[in-house]
Amino acid sequence: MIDSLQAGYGIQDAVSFSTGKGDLAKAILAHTSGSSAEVYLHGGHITSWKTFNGDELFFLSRESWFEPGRPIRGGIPIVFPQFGGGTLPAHGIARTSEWKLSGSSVLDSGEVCIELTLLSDDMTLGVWPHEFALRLKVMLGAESLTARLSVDNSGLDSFDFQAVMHTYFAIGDIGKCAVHGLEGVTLIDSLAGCGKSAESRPAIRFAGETDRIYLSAPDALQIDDEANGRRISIAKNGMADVVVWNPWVNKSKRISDLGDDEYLRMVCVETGVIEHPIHLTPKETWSGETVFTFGSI
Ligand code: TA6
Repeated sequence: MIDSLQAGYGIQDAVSFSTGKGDLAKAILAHTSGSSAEVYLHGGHITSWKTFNGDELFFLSRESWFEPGRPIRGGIPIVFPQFGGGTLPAHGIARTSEWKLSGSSVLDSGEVCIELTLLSDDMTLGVWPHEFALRLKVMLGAESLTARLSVDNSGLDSFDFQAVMHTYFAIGDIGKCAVHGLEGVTLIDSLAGCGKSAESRPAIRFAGETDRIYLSAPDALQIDDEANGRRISIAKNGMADVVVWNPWVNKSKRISDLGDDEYLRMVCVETGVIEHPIHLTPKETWSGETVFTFGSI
């Protein structure tokens, strides 16, 4: 499989393939600046994004599963067609499905690009009875990583879906981390279970379990990893909502694929469509993207 991926989509000094954890196939993206990224075909899952000096920007749990049918804990899990619990498996079927490579290139900008596709099949139709094509385009620049998600309705009936990039960021210390850009935004506190409220803080800091859905949030956000003196800027487009999550002590102990102490070095700032699911009629396409850029505080 690796040989055929390399033959079909390998690009010298830019895109290569190898067997990763759990003997799962992964793509390795290398930018001329020295930045890099890794993407598993399992789940269409971006698991690593490193700066030109090798600093890892995405969190990946040391306890993560790397096996068919189970989601990887960290990087960017693709949540589709359902966010959270409901009639489908939690966070949907995309993150536990086997995606295929569908393209690779080096753009005129110098960004290294691959595309992965997940097509509905008997397995997905047995869980969610709609025909779709889900595509993830990953573009790696010197200081940026762009993830663009699109959904084609390839069937004969309309359907509604939610889609979220459930991004886990690596940080030095959750006690020295701030998320900027959500002041005044209407939110649902998943822990409080009581309607909507407004974010009163210019900067969100963490002193306990945090699980909040921000509705129709601004497209520009910022994560300050103060312990490392690093800033991650987030620019979303076509993705109205944001989720901020840290499991803290007790929930971490209940998550078997997360180390008990790992909450100290991670924060999820997720981008997607949650409150107003997208309605696609046959042959319609939706797309949304998030651009991540790293820099210093
Ligand atoms: O996005 C926040 C959240 O919905 C939390 O409630 C928590 O469940 C987290 O996702 C992780 O979910 P997972 O199914 O990956 O364990």
